[in-house]
Amino acid sequence: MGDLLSLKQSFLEEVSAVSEAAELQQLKAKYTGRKGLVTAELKALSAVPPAERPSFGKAVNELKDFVERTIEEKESSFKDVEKGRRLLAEKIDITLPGKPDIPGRFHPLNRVLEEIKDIFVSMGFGIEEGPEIELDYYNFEALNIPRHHPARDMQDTFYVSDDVVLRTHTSPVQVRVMERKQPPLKIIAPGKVYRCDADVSHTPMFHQVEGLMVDEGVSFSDLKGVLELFIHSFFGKGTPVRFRPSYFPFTEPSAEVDIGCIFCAGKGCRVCKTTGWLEVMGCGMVNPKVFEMSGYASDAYTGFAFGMGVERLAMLKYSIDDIRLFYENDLRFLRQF
Ligand code: 2NM
Repeated sequence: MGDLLSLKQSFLEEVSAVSEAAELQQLKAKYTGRKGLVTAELKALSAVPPAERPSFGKAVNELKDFVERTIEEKESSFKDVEKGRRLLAEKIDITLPGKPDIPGRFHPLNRVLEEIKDIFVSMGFGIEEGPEIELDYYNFEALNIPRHHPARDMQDTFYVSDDVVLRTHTSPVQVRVMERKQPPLKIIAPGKVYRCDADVSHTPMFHQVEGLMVDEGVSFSDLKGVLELFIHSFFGKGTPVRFRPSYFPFTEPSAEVDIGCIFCAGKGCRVCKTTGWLEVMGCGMVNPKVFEMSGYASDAYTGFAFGMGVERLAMLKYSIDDIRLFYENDLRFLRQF
């Protein structure tokens, strides 16, 4: 019995000196493991005189329970300390100001492009797209612009190879649609186009929206009605509009569309070069040769077509004097829209 008392004493001394979980495991093995000190006492029970066995056995078992309970308690207090340390390390200061979530926004060109598309969709036009790398045939030949035609010099073309170009307008989209579908047709073709040109009002890539309407009996009056409605939706109801004779190989007759200068109200200024008018798009009645080449019966159908530059319209609408601002991605510029 004296042995058990001193065993308990030495256990208490050792356990109070333990400072980490690993040592606790060693201590557990030392006292109650298979070759442990308390276990040895249990094994020695048979050597105890029979009269003392029950009380000695009880005392050994109590010591074993005590050792195990004490170690468990100490273990769980280590775990609590560790948890407290972790919570402290993970603590966040909820009084710090939050990081603001700055919402994104549409690029001004995409806003204008969407607005243009919405206006034509509301008039019943469908939207068509096509390749930006285009065959010379669709970009020029099928539009009545043969090789060595002076109109090719008007549009400084990026050539990919002898018969492949970066499209210089979106008209080839419309030629492709005419090959696929018979009239009636009422479509717009928005998208990127490429011309080898660069200054305050030209970038090598820019955006166009072209339109095409074909049916029996489509007239120049229909063309004027559609484009006037578009201009009044886009620039405002009272905007003056005029059609000025012009030339395109793919339309006959052709016209430029001008609006009364929105900067000087038509009085004449630097922007309109004192004319009081600003050119906003080109248009005309589709040349019968273009119909013939895409397989339309030119004696049965007439149609009008038009084309506009999205950058130019956006510059006029928002008084932007340098086209390159659209592509510099300066947030001070972009956040104004
Ligand atoms: C313009 C001006 C005039 C045009 C013509 C065609 C097609 F494919 F029908 F022949 N698409 N777009 C056209 C006509 C484009 O842009 C200034």
